[in-house]
Amino acid sequence: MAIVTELGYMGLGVSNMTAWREYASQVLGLEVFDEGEKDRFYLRMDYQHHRFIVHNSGTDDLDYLGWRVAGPEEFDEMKRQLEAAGVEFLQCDAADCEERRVLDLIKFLDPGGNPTEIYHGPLIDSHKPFHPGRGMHGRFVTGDEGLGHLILRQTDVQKAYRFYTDVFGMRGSIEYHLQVPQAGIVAKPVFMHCNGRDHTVAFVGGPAPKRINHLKFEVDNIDDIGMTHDIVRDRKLPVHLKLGKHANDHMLTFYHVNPSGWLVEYGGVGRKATHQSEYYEYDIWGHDNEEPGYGLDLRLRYDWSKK
Ligand code: MBD
Ligand code: FE
Repeated sequence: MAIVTELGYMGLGVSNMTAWREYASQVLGLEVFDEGEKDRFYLRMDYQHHRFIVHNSGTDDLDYLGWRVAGPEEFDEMKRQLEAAGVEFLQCDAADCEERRVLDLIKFLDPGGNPTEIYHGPLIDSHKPFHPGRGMHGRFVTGDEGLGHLILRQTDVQKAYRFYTDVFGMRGSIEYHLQVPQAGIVAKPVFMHCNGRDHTVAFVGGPAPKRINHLKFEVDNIDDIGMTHDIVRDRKLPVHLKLGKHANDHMLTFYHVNPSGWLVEYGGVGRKATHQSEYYEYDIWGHDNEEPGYGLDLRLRYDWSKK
């Protein structure tokens, strides 16, 4: 069975290109560049040509996800796995591959209707060191763990779990039983991994206004987390979840709102995937809700005043 090896790139649709350029470089520290195309620019975080294509599409949402497989054999095997699952895909031509800077490419929709691409052979600009948009103490954690993680909208979480397990070869399970105070229900989010990153995609279920709830950027230095938090606070960007440490990946993170109105989770210095299932009722500490209404109005923190 072929498996996806990493979430390698992402297409983001935005309405305010100027705001995004400034935000990506000055708040997140990403390298912003363009190649003369009027309708897009690129974001870089390591040696790969780009990790994000930012399109002037006006969606203010995720436009597509790019999942990597190891090579040509795995690419063909993945096509057979999609056929066996009854998923129709488009085999892209040379121009489409060139547009994504990959050797081969297919496009289809995942069970939640999210535009999804499988590729092998990304362009690596080994001659061009990553140059952050502003000073950084350390580096983004990518490599064979891909660009980070996201919470992706799904109408049927169980169906999505089966697809990402049976077709993509990912592994995972429910990782939390969480109180949702407003709704009086228990949320049971599912977290999936395909490499050493604790999770690359998670599904929460329930109605959501956008395909993406949040995108996680991982850094390897605690001072980058603190400095980025200072920058976000100085700019008075809305913070949805305050600083805290997750129970599953042990990462110190916080969640703020980007110029498209969805969340970025910034943090790191946690642990790798354990490759065994366990679940939690609370985070280690923190992650209190601050600005409500961005989709994670959950009770993640234990209440120490409780008897
Ligand atoms: C995460 O990265 C996350 O976004 C949530 C809600 C819980 C655990 C880890
Ligand atoms: Fe997250």
